[in-house]
Amino acid sequence: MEKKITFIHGADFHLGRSFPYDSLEKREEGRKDRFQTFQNMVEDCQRRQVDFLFLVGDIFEQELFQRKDGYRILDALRSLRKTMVFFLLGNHDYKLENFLEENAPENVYIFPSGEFHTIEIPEYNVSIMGESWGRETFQKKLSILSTDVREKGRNILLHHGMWGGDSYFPLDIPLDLHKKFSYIGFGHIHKPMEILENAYMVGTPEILDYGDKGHRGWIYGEIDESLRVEFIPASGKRIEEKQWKIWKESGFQEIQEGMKSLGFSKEGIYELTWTGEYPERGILEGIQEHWTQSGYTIRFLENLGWKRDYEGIYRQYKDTLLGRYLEEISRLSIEDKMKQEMIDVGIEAFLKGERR
Ligand SMILES: [Mn+2]
Repeated sequence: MEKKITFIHGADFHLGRSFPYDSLEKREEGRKDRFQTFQNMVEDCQRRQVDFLFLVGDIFEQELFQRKDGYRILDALRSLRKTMVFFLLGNHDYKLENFLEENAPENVYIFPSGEFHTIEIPEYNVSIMGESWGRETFQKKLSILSTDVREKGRNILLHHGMWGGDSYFPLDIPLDLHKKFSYIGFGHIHKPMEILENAYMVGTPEILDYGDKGHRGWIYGEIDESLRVEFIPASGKRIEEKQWKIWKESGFQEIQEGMKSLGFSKEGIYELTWTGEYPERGILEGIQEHWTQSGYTIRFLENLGWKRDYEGIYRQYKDTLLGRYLEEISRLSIEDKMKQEMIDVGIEAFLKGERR
């Protein structure tokens, strides 16, 4: 019976970055959120007393890196009494290799860039391998050979990049070799995914943009005779999705009332989808501006049906200036989008004039 290995696998913290809030103040808060989530992961390692922590690239955002942040993170890792840390550099933090190499505490191993390295840990009967990003890595792929794999003992591979294809440091590994790994921990793509039964993309643990829906966090794993993994949701913030139905007769006031009933808070992050029909031109833009300028974080999406009954309008106004205008426009050979725009502007101007 092999000695049980326990680990936590995290990646893509992009420390230094924030969720793209509108205000500077909130962006500072978004930056702090990511450090807090990192700290929470370190505490989870402590609580579970894991043997290994795998950090699989893009832990930092190198263009936004500050040395004080680097020291802070390394201090947090130093505080782990039991846990050995394996730190692999990704395409967003490879420039920090020297800083990390010079300042890493004893329990943190930084994978060197540009060549494949294997660390053997006899007391656990395991080999942990990987290759950090460097300047040249954009043109490379990582080919695993049978000589890389230990027949005796367990193999763990860490990789920041893709598991196939031909861009972003793709991993090239024959299926029979794939099976020789107890665990393959990926970083790079921000959505957590099971790639194979022994290979996982962990995703970014704290939301970075509106695409980051669903659970976010890190992976806790155990290896003895087999592998067991558990996804640990951890993101401090999440995106709440809401919908609101509008009608073509809906006015500014009515839609505003609807918005208020949805219970937005200035602390939350929302994605609001308008469904139904297009109201009069300018109303939705006005409402978006109002909420955004009032300090709410809302992304507005439209899933609206036909703007209006164009056929009906044409029939009704056939013998008027509007009818002739529509005929002229429909004959023009211009881009559809432009044509649509001209039709809408024309109809609105005409109908508004009529109402007055
Ligand atoms: Mn990456």
